[in-house]
Amino acid sequence: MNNPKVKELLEARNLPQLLQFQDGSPVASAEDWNQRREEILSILSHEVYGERIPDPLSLVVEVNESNDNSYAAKVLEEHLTLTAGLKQGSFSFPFHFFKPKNVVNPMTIVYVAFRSDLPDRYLPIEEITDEGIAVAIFNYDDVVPDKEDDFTKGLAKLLYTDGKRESTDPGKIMMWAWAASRVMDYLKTRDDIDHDNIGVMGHSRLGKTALVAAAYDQRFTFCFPNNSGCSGDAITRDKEGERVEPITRVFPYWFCLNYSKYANKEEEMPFDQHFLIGAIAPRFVSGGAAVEDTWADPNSQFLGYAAASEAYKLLGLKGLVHSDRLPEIGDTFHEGSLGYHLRSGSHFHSRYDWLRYIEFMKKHRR
Ligand code: GTR
Repeated sequence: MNNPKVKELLEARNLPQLLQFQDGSPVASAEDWNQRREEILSILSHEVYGERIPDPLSLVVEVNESNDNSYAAKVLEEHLTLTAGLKQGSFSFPFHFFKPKNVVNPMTIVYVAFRSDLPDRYLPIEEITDEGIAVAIFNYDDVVPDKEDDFTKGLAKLLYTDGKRESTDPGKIMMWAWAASRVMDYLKTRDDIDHDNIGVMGHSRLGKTALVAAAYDQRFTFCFPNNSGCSGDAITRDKEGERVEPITRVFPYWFCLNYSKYANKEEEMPFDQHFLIGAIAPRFVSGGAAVEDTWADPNSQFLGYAAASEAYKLLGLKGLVHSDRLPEIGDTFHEGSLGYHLRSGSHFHSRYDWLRYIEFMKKHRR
């Protein structure tokens, strides 16, 4: 195929049907879609990310430090601690909130961060707030450590009280996503931000996390997975770079135990990643890819959005509006409810990416 059309590229991947129930019957209406979404979430829980962690019974947030003269006195900066009461006990983690002072009811992004640095090389706080966007940040490591520790630390320690992990028990991506929803719980209690336009964002493994958070929590109007790749926004079947075998070998604790059974058997998966993106419909998702990030595979990421578009079309929305070819550097497809951009360079959460996501959010504000 010299210049294959996107439809042909998708057909060649032989994907499971998004708009077909598991019993083979068609998904033909918005009402059907609600049911199908539930079915998809249960497949993804069972096969990939593990069961959703229940909402807490209680939530207490303490402000430890507040400064409304940050960043040249343009920004309100707060450092907080969130304590969630679960049936197994209570769990606390720190988070941070930055809000532009000169904007009434700003849109807000929940950012799942790799580090506690504020700002961070992935997180240009001043530029974000100068764009009129508020940002709530937590370090994923404060929720559960990103390493093989037999689920003995952080939130995992509380959830796995009997020390035994069953095949569909949640992996750590699901735990980080749970924490993003707790920050959302808190944001809903603030009266100085726009509750209808809250997004969730992360890079790479935390881009996967952002997708899971938005798929399971409909309060997120926007999702921005940056360079999320394998087990994120990229179609896995016939993907370049990372696939189920390496990811479940190196990072088994990100997923439920069941996922590894598809190592080198991707054609047997009763899902592909367009299910995860599609589960966010009719809400907005815009992903970023980098041309040198062949481990994530920009073309397969693009096809993830193209394939998920079917759910949006069923609902009378534009999914990904794109050129009928594989993406090129500089492409930004922001017309529909699904977005995608491809930049030059390698795996990184760059300022270029941030500006694309913020443009998308402003364009589609509800
Ligand atoms: C890699 C992993 C990718 C991606 C990346 C990251 O080692 O294979 O799936 O998540 O880490 O999070 O930076």
